[in-house]
Amino acid sequence: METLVFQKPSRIKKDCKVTFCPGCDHGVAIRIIAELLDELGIADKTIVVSSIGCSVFLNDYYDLDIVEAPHGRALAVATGVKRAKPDKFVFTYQGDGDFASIGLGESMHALSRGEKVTAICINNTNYGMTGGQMAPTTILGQKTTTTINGRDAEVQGYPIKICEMAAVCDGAAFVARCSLDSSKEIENTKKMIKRAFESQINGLGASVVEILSICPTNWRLSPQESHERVRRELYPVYPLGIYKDKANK
Ligand SMILES: Cc1ncc(C[n+]2csc(CCOP(=O)(O)OP(=O)(O)O)c2C)c(N)n1
Repeated sequence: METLVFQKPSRIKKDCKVTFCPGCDHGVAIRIIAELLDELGIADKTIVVSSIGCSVFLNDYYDLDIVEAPHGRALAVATGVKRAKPDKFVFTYQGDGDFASIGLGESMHALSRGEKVTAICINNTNYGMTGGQMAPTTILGQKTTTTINGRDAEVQGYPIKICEMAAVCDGAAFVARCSLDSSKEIENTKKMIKRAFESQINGLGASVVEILSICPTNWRLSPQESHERVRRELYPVYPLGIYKDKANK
């Protein structure tokens, strides 16, 4: 008799080669999101808005309705989709550069308007797809291809803190930061995304989950070293936790 030891979430149907860099956290993120869509029974009414950056690969893996937004416009496109189809479940899947650099205006306005959409922001502290340039989230001292001596506050300014910034928007109902650096944190990230999704389902407003993620290729570290760096260097700058939760005031 055969024993079932592993089953793919039903919505990651496409049997294709994964093209993320080896060790990248994106694979884990898209896996737990797919599991949640199944568990909450909302996959059939979901429309995903992916953006430009590594999130662009999403439609290679998900058998879902996906709209690809221009770089930085994920939350603007998600606004249009949700307003045109209010019965749909709409979330974005975007990078930190997309959310907080070119898309900063779109993000803040969508959150302030209280659009009933969820933003999943994968924060790898650089522009991953284009070769590891400095992003607004690059921490002080971090070496990137455009800050070869490390980010210097005098020259490049200070990092932007996505959750702290999102939480001040009155229309934001749920805002949390989490990480994928251990199985415990992966479990917690899944819980945070679930709460963000429920916030949308309950019509409370916009929700944001920032996920601290690794970029082994551009950080020039192994996946294990990268996760250690998340704990050692990113946690102090970007503390994990729930920054806003209108459901449990
Ligand atoms: C309007 C526009 N500007 C710039 C680019 C070039 N570009 C593509 S991806 C990217 C950065 C992506 O960084 P991020 O959003 O953090 O996502 P990651 O690749 O790290 O996942 C840039 C600048 C573009 N495609 N379109």
